[in-house]
Amino acid sequence: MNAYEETVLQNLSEEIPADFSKATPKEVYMAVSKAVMKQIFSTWQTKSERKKACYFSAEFLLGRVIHSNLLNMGLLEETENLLRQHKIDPKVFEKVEDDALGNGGLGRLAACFLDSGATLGISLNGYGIRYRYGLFRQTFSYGEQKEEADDWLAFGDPWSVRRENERVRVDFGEESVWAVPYDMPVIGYGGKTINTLRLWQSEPLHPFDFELFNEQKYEEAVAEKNAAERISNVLYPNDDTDEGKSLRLKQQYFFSSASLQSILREFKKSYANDFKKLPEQYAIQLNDTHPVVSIPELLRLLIAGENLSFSEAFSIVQQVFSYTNHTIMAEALEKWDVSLFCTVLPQVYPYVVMLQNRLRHEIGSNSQRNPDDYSLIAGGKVHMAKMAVYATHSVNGVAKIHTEILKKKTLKEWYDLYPERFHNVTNGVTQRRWLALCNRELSKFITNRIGNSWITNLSELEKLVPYADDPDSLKQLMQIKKEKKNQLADYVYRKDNFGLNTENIFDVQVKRLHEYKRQLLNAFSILDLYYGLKEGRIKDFYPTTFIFGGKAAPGYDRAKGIIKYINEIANLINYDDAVNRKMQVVFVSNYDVSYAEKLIPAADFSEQISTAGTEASGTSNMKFMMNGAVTLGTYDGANIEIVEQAGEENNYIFGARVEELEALGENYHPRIFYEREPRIRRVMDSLVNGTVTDGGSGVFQELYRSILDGASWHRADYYYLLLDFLPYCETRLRANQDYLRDRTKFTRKCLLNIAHAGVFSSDRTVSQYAKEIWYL
Ligand code: 26Q
Repeated sequence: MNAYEETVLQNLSEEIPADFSKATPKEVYMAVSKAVMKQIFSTWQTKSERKKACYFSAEFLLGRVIHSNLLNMGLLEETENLLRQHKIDPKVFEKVEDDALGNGGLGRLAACFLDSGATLGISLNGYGIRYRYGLFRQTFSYGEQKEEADDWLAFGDPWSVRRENERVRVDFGEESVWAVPYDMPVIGYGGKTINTLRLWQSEPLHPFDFELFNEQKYEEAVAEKNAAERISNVLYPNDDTDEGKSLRLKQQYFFSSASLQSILREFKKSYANDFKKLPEQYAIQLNDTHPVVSIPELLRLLIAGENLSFSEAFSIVQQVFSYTNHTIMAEALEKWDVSLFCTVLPQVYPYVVMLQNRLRHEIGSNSQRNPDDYSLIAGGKVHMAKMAVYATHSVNGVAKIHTEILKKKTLKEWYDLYPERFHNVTNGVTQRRWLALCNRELSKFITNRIGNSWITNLSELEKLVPYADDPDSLKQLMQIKKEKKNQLADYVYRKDNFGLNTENIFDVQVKRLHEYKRQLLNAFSILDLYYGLKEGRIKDFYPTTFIFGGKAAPGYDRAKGIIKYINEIANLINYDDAVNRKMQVVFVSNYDVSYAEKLIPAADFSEQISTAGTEASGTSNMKFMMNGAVTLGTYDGANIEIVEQAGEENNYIFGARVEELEALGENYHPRIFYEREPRIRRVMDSLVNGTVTDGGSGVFQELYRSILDGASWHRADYYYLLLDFLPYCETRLRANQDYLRDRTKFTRKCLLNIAHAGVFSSDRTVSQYAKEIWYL
């Protein structure tokens, strides 16, 4: 037995002296995690001398880290064997809460990047907020979403180290708090590089006021504590916008300022006050606009704190920062009311004004530009995206089409001014979590054929291409998919008490609920299929299980209405004995990283059906591809690059392209589609004619109206559901027929998708950032 195993057993015996098989999941989890922490201790201490990249993000959606840490340390199988020897089920960790300090794609991307950075041996460290409560837990009551607090600390936090002596003070208008760092190791594959994710927790300067307490003012005695703790208390569950809330701005400033102060403190240890060297030592990536307040804050720290001139400080800021945009929709770009900004951050606002003045000056001396097009402060608001473009050296989009839209539309004026700043860096995902860990069966299949170097070099998957014509390989691939369906079915039965028919095709759409992602289009098409099967219009059909998962922001009524609608449709279909051997529909509850790890490997069809031009990239599309699902999707986000790689003939792409939608302009009249096409009318009418019920809330009526009449803030059918409806139904049916008629031929498509997934590794993405943006 080696030292690691001894430590695990030693830790266990401290928790439970006698019979290890009686240990609770939490006890086993603690014992193993602490043993790994001990194992990595000395490697983690060694500080890199090279230039460091810092990833500033309001969200890090890590999911469960125990498996990935064990895998990357090369301890996964060893640990599982050890547990088995002591009659402990190696699956115990599945009972341990996973953390959810993120909403969706943007937060999960940050987590994939950290894994890749450490694996590549780059010094890439994350900086964010240690929310006390992460994204809410979702349950359904009569088909409606209910939210509960996510108490991710219930199982303890063995992976974090509180660094009390590295705390920093953060000042707001009239209040000040401590920012206390909790550091988590980020273990690269092979365990050679261990980076850090530093999450800040807010705490009061004075936890308790005894004088007030003695005066029996109990509330006031803890008022400061409560106010301070509010700042890092909860992750905002919106993943687009909301009216500028002062607490949200406080959160953003809190972690931005704390991270910058800690970076400067570290820098000064080696370079004293030689701040010109800062850009040689640090690159800071701003993950969307959420940390963009870092820009005026670094100016302030350098000018007011270190006596640099504005122009010296500006030059440093511009070299240090770069900005990633994750959203196209202009209305989703963060803006703060000047009055709110000044109230919350009075000491920072003057630096925004200085930036604005510098910009004015620059534009003023350029006769070809209209100063009105370039204003960081306009209409009484501070525009964070504009500030980010102006004061950084790099702006990037997250897929080719997205970057093009940024250049041509969203940030057009800025692209005209600074074309050299714009880059595209298409997203990627880590194959360690999204293949090696979540699909061990497929991993083995791959390794048996091409060796295991794909784990750190995903382009190796190309070598699978010849197996597309090997019947035996295709047969095995089918068996693996079946096995993953069985595993998923067990899981869904345990979590949601619903029985999946694993003989069926699994057609999966999992992602945050959004009108632009068009879960409602999927539901409409399922209902149309149902009528088609019931009435005999559709004859040849391979039985299909339609799976949905995803959370709606608690204040987003339409998104919640769509969940309710899907659940109602599911009831209608699942209880109809005339069709329920041909189709079933389920909306799984509380979709999160762990659920994704079960769902994605079991999918045959990956639903990626956003309106063209709306989904910046998508990343689950890449995870599905890697796991051998074919994409049923639109010409949007990274779908375009997926079919570029794997071939359009191996996927199912449909619907209007961005250019077509643009050309259509004001001439789109969804009512005409509604009136002319009975199938469209029928699914639309299901919202209002009693086919299904919203329980009296009126939300179905609202959805119906929003499509046919629009609303004060948008025109009718803003996301073109009715335009794409028939092409979608047709394509979906064609895909089904392909599966039905020739399984081998279909599986060949799956294999070719896997074989061409190489570029969608976040290893490629992070290497590109390192080279083209961070100059590491
Ligand atoms: C903004 C203001 C106020 C409150 C919340 C927010 C907020 C929070 C989260 C705005 C946006 C987000 C998250 C956005 C997000 O996840 N975007 C996704 O990013 C992925 C990674 O690049 C892309 O693949 C997806 O296409 C994109 O939707």
